[in-house]
Amino acid sequence: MKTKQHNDLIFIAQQFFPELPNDSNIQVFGKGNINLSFLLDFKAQTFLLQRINPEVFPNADLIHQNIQKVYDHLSKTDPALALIRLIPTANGAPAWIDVEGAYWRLIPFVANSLSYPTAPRLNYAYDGAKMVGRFLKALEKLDPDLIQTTIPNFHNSLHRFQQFNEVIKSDPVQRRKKLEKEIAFIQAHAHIFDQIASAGLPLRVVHNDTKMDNILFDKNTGHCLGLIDWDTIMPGTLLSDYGDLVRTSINPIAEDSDELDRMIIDYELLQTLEEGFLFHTQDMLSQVEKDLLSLAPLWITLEQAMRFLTDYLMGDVYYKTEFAEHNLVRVRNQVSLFKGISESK
Ligand code: GN1
Ligand code: MG
Repeated sequence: MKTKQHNDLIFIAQQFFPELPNDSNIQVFGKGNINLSFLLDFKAQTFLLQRINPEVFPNADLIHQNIQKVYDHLSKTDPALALIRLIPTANGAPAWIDVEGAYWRLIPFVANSLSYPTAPRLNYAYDGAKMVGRFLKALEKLDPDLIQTTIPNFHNSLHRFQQFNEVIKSDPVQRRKKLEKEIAFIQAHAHIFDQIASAGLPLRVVHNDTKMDNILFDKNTGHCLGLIDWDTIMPGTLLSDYGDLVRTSINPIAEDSDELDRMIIDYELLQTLEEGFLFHTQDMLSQVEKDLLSLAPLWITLEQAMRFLTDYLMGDVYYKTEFAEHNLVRVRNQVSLFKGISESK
């Protein structure tokens, strides 16, 4: 017998494919921190059915408009990268809204693809970095005014730093006391946030979530296929994409692992990532972007540590957590990563 959850998911998928059989195969997929994803088999193809987290993305309509614009743009500039195609509902809408107000969307799953939480080999790191650059290059001429800001201040670290300091003051779940060390670490390095904010970086359409597991590879050939998870594509700085790429691919352990003694940074990999990234972006970078490129991984790692710590101080309201100290483990992991990357300088 099929479970209630199975039946509910099939009901949702039938809003897109009314002829989908009730006993179709659908299963949980992936490890995203925000949305839920399910793999669906239908007519010899595989699709991804996704529930958009309404707390994080209250403007799902705007996200889908952005995704559509990026899809149309990439279809012209670099069609192989146009991987996220929204399949409309039977009524022609880009998504289906459930009784709780959550948006569900359906996209084709890229056949034979897989992703890695961290770069398993040097050539994957190079190819992944090259792909992030290629993606940004393909979006270079897309006017940022045409793309909506769906999460304001997403990589505005000064704004996040202000929120962080407010949470420290109000300490809503009384966790501050045991976190003095981590809090002090972030405060001591917050000048990086000022440096980025005052640099006058050019505004571009960027991905904003270029963690390694958003880079797809062909599982048979190993070729890098493109970037997925376009929910946070917004106007911003290209440095955050480079920073997040390095943050995730240089970390030899998962971002929520506490095995910090295994976090040995491979400095050769840093060089490889930079070369890969510059392959397509060299000519489009402005002087200030070039000057700050090597600071970007530190910036984004510190910002990520602060984001996890803010969430922990707030009582785990943003990121999915699987155990009580999950966010704290993530904080310590990112702080240790920050230290590791700094030592390369
Ligand atoms: C979230 O959901 P996911 O895994 O794509 C977060 C990113 C963080 C990342 C850390 C909308 O991304 O900004 O860098 O977790 N997405 C949002 O793993 O906040
Ligand atoms: Mg994401």
